[in-house]
Order: sequence, then structure tokens, then C-alpha cells
Amino acid sequence: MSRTIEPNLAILGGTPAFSEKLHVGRPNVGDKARLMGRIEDLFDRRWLTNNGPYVQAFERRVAEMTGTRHCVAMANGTIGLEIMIRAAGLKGEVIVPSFTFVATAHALQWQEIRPVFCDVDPDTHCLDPDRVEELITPSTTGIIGVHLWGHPAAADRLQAIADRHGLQLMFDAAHAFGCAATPDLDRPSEDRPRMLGSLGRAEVFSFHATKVVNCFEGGAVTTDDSELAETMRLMRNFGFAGKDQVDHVGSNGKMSEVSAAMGLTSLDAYEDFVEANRRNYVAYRRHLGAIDGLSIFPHDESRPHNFHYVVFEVDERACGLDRDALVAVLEAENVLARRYFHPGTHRMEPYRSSQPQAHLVLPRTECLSQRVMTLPTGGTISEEDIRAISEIVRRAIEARTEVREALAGRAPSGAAAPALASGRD
Ligand code: T4K
Repeated sequence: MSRTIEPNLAILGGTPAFSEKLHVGRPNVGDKARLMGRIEDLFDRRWLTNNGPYVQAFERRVAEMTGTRHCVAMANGTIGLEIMIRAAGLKGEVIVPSFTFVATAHALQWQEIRPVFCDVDPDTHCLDPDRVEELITPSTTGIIGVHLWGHPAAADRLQAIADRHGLQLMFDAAHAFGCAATPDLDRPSEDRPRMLGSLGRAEVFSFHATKVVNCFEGGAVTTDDSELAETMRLMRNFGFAGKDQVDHVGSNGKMSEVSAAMGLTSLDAYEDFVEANRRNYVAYRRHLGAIDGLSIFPHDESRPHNFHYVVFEVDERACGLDRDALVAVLEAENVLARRYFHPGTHRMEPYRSSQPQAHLVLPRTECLSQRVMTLPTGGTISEEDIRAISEIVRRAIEARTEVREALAGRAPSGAAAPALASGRD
């Protein structure tokens, strides 16, 4: 791929700096030969799904890495959430952040449980425990925190609230594989940091293609609760407890062998993926972090972390362009920055219609969802790419008047953005 920054930005009529599109969420692949070997094996075995040996091996490795007794692999993170919620018996209302991917709320709504949206802490982007208690009603049965960007939610404070009110606490850890909990939660009996995946009653990971560890599509629930794990195992396989014996209502949440083969191959290369992400995070911080009005979401470098999301907050007053303008500038240069997570889930259907007043208690979510952008990282992004991206941003800010004029004549950037990018086209 070639990379040339012209004197004129693409949004102002120049040629795009990148000849191919740079994506947020370009999949990590790992050792293709090893993956192909595993796929050969699974064909030879003629065992393609239904709790096969690769799925079991993948579960063992995830349980080991997260320090949990049980890992129940799932077809994807969303069905993992749905099954965890149902197996735990949540009903009525459950408190969740709105500043997250829509699947967190949908997994509840899908089972006619009302997601009650709670605001986030502007520093952590995770549930603000100070705002949770006021949302508890007699119908509340649980709290689902999200470790957004792999940042640990305030688990100890949330647990105290849950205990005080007899609620269950669970986590959507879709972003958080390989990330540590806060140091205060380390177990004195263990000589390694406590990992996310081991908090609350259960936690759910996503192993979607765009995640740090990927199974093409995949997910997993981790828990120390043996009874819950057993129920989830039944539920992911139609409730079958044996041949012709169904003991529970169930769905089909099984992970396939080819997905687990990909997951194992991904885990083999995990350290390399994280190293590339860490390098990119540091490079972005170095090149963009000093620009007035741009601040990078800080990851804790002293604890295990996957550095999988590079997130910037844009303060329009300080840098002269708002987040949407910068995203439009970058898109024109073939850098497909994403507006994760915009708009807040409460502004998406069915919540926009069913909870039209939700925004009144979500001022930080409203603000963050207008200001946050996620930039491309992962093994396909080099330091030179990051330098070029940073140069584009600098030039856009210098030429902010012309950029604003150019954008004023275009459709709003949400409408102009591609709905679904598919590969480098
Ligand atoms: N909870 C949270 C907090 C989550 O973030 C997610 C998922 C879930 C729950 C649910 O877990 P899963 O059921 O998905 O396992 C993407 C992912 O699809 C989604 O998994 C993820 N979160 C979310 C944050 O991002 P989209 O719709 O924004 O983007 P998508 O999938 O079209 O891809 C993003 C970019 O990646 C594109 O620009 C193209 C690139 N890409 C994507 C794929 C699939 C590739 O280059 N190659 C690929 O194969 O949701």
C-alpha cells in the first residue's frame, strides 16, 4: 500500500493519502499454516461442532488465562450474553451503560427485560457507581457492567451496591480479553494479577473477527459458579443433557470446531498481537497526544492489557474541529476512523421510542458519544501509518476554516459514512 500526503487534504480536493482503506477492526490472523493444519485435523476427525476437542481446548485456555473455573464457549458474544442473562434468571429491569455496543442492551431486550441506562464515569468510560443506586427499583434484578476498551469497570463498588440490594452483578467483557482487573482485586493467594473474566457472577467475552483474539465469530462466558456453568452448557445446546434427553429450555449457542481452531491459533499469537497494539498505542499517544483538544483514552501499561482500542476524545473548542469533522477528514484519506460508540444505545431503536427521556440522566454519555473516535490499529498498521494519520489531523486542524467550509456543503458525516465496509475496496 502506498502512503503519500499531498499538500492538499483529500477533503479539500487532494488525492487520498492512503491508496487502500485502513479499518478499525482489521482481523488478526496469526500463523495461517498452523490454522490450516488444525482445519485438516478437524476434517480428518469428521468432528465439526458440538463440543468438539478444539472447543474444549479453547475453553481450557480461556479459563486458564482468565483464572476462572469454567469457560463456556459460545457461537458469539451476543448469544453468550443472552444465555448468561437467562441462566442467571435476570428479569424485570437490569442496569446497564448506554455508552457501549448495542448488543449489551439488546441481549436483555431480546428476552423482554428492560435495560435501564445508567451514565458512565467520564474518566473510565465505564458505569459510574455513583449513578447506579438511584436507578434501582423493585423490578431491578441485576447490573451488567461493561469493561469498555478493556478498562476494568468499578467492580468492587458495583458489587457492594449489588449486595446491598440483593442484585446480581455480571459483566460484558467483550473488549477485555487479556486485561487485568484493578490491583485492589488481586488475590493474595495468586502471584499474578486478577484478570477480567473473573469478576461478578459471570462475564462474557467476544471473539468476533474484529477482536484481539478471534474465532471468526465466537464468544465465551467465564464464571466460578459451577451450577451456572452447567446450566449455560445445557442452554447453549437446546437443553440436551444426553441422547434424547432435554432437561432445560435452550438455544443453539454452540461454537464450531473451525471457530475454535481459529481461536486457538489466535491465542498462540496473542503476545504478538498485543505487542503490535501496544506499540501503536504508544505511537498514537506520541504523535497525536500533544495536540490541543485531542486526548487519548489512557490504558494502564503497568498491568496486563490488550491495547486493542485506540480511542481519542475530541474537544471542538480547543482544536477547532469537532469529532465528526475529523472522522470525515480521515475517511476522505481512506482512514476509516469509527465513532464508537455513537449514538448512545438509548438513541437507537427500540430504546429511542420506548425510553424517550433516557438522555436526561445520561449527560456524560451524550457528551462522550459526540466526542469519541476510534482509530485503526493492530498488526496491519505501522508507525509510518500512524505518523501519516497524525499529520493529516494536524493539517486538518491548521486548515480548519477551509475544512469546515468544505464539510458545510456535504451531507452530515453519519450519512456519508459507509454503512458496512467490506475489505479493502
Ligand atoms: N458487547 C460489546 C461491548 C461489544 O463491543 C460487542 C461487539 C458485543 C457485546 C457483541 O459481541 P459479538 O456478538 O459481536 O461477538 C463491530 C463488531 O462486529 C462487534 O463484534 C463489536 N462489538 C463492535 C464494537 O464492532 P461493527 O458493526 O461496528 O463493525 P463491523 O463488524 O462491520 O467491522 C468493523 C470494521 O472491521 C469494518 O470497518 C471492517 C473491518 N473488518 C470487519 C470484519 C468482520 C475487516 O476488515 N474484516 C472482517 O472480517 O461491529
